[in-house]
Amino acid sequence: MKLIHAESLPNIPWEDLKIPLRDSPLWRYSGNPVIRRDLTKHSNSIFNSAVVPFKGQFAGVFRCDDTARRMNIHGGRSADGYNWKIEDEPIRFIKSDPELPDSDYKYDPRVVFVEDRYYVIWCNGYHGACIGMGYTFDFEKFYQLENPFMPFNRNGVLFPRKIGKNFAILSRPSDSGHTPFGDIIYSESPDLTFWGKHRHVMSPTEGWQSTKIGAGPAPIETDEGWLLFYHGVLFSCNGFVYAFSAALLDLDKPWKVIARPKPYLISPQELYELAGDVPNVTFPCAALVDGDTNRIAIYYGCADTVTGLVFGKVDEIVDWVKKNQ
Ligand code: BMA
Repeated sequence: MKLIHAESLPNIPWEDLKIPLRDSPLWRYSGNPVIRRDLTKHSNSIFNSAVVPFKGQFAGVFRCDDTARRMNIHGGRSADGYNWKIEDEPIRFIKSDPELPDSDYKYDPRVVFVEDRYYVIWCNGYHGACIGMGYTFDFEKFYQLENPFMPFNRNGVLFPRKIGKNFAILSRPSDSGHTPFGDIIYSESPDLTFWGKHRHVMSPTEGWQSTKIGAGPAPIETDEGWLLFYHGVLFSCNGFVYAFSAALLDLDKPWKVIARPKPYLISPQELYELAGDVPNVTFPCAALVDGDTNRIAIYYGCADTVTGLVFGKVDEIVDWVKKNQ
């Protein structure tokens, strides 16, 4: 397996494997949770957040629910990917068009570098949950674009390059509540305003991914296909349980699934994943990759309260995905 378009990231947060997980090529950071719930002045919780390499260091957009339990997204910086300075105030987007509607709330951001800028995609409150989008060049000024989709839709994840001539996104159409269903859908746009060419990618199946599924970090390009980490939800007598795994999608037609495993890679098993504001949630939103060594560090929300880190090697994960279908 070879990574495509992956840059060197020698300073990727990293810890060598000490205690392997049973049945998974990933391992948890021994210092988890890497981001505590109270890192900003008013945060009740910081989770489901996005991190990217930025100018030799790291930058990110973080879901911070405040102590009034309002959901919003905040900018942050880190020299090493572990120690974060997250802004106390939410991002104030500059509207690309004054007619753009306000957001009632923002949550679950992703950040994806495409061509010349960092795009931010989030779940946007506009007559219910829909997808919001914006961009930044410097993590200081942020510009808001049109909402790609009408309500109800959650969980938008942009591809890191155009597919053919178009931008491409994965999303999960939903309902106005906590949505007991959900497929991953692919769409394209020539201009990030008008979206079409909608294609079904994957539906829920069995076990940990039997209720709904949704894309996690931006897909990672390899010569074997797009490596897509995604969350899957199981409905138990105690409510939803969020685990995650990874699939391989066709490089030119990403709505075609090449391989999809039956087991999860990570499920809620540690205390900080099992207990929190929403128990039993592991929800990946960002992945850093070192193109030289195949090392990967995945940031994931834990129990809707704190943020965790897991590590792995992209080639080992791709092998695992193919072997565990
Ligand atoms: C989803 C979103 C996520 C959250 C998950 C589990 O609907 O709200 O942010 O992690 O539920 O509570």
